[in-house]
Amino acid sequence: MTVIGRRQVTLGLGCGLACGAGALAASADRPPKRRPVLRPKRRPEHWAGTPPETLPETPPKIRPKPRPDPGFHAWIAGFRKRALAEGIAPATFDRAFAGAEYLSRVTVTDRAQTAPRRPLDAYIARAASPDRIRIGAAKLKRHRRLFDRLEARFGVAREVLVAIWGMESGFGAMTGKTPVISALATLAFEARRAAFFEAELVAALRILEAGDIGPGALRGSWAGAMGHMQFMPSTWLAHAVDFDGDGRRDIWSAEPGDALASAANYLRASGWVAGAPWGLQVRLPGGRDPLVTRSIAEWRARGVTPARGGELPDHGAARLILPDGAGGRAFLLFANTRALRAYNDSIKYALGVGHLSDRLAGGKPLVAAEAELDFEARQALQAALTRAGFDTGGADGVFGHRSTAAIRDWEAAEGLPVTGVASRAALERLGG
Ligand SMILES: [Ca+2]
Repeated sequence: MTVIGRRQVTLGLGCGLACGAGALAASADRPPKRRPVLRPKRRPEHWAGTPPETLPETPPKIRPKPRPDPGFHAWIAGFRKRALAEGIAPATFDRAFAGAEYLSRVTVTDRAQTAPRRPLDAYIARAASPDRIRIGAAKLKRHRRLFDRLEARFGVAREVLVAIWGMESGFGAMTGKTPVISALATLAFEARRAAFFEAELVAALRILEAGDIGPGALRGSWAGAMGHMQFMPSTWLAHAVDFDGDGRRDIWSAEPGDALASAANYLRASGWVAGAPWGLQVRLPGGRDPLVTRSIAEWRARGVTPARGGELPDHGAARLILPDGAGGRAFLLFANTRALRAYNDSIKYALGVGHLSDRLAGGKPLVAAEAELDFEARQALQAALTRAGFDTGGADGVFGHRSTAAIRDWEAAEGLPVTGVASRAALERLGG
């Protein structure tokens, strides 16, 4: 799902009659800074990491069953006044809201976002799953000439665009069929993040006023993200591009050209540096100094090397992170990771997209940190836990919620400190 900065939200709400796509687009040309984001913090788990062919079109077990809410239509009447004050034409508003309804499944999905986070290891394994790498490679081949033109115009590597495409919508297989006006109105009415969703709703009305798409076709995911690259309406206003020249910025089309170009345009506006990587996995001599930014010369002087050997490439100052904690894997992040985080402000997402793009470019899997179990050892641990009566739901080598819960339960039963960590010690104690 695409994100937008608070600054853009403010513009979208505050600039009144004179405001439009041009004014929003101009804001994107300012120097890129850290972009605070107001998007829903995480996407539904079933999107971000599952191979697209296994994905349902709508969130599982949630049927689109509108539930009349007595307050909803009163809220629409109040919002109509605010939208018209923002410069939305009455006819646009009334046409957009003609079939609008309260979508209870949207609020169910929104509330489900408080589910526990998936560990980085499992997240990356799913982000760069073999299926996703295979399908991504096929997309690169199929759209080769389109990507030639996109790279020439925007300077964003094709593998990065394809990685985001895979993460966001399963390469267009899962763009979402929820009516965007109803979804955003429901979320604005629900009031958990009312200001954010109301601003997006106004932006969606501006899209309809721009005439690139009609209200019936304005569809997206449950939280209003639309098309192959899951743009929020305000992002569309700021960055959407008519790349195929048919006069419409059509990110909803089955043809992905406009959507991919719009994402490339967004990344470029977010400070993407052509020809530079997002970052790389590194090996630390001492495993210290996390969360600092230094020049590559300084990192080299401290003995930091690429995890797979060689010398650190120099793409400017780089920030060191240890997302798994001390003793876990280490990464140096270049400026382009900041652009990825403008898209979705999650370090896991940036690492997932970055690593998937590396794999699509022929790169190797991540190297396990010394303290970690490798793939076969994780499978052995899962098998051992299951034999001991702590069901991990299979032995796929991926430690998601279920396997982590199995470790915790086993640790508790053994009277050990409860960590949920897939450790060598756990494997040895279980006799795996
Ligand atoms: Ca077009």
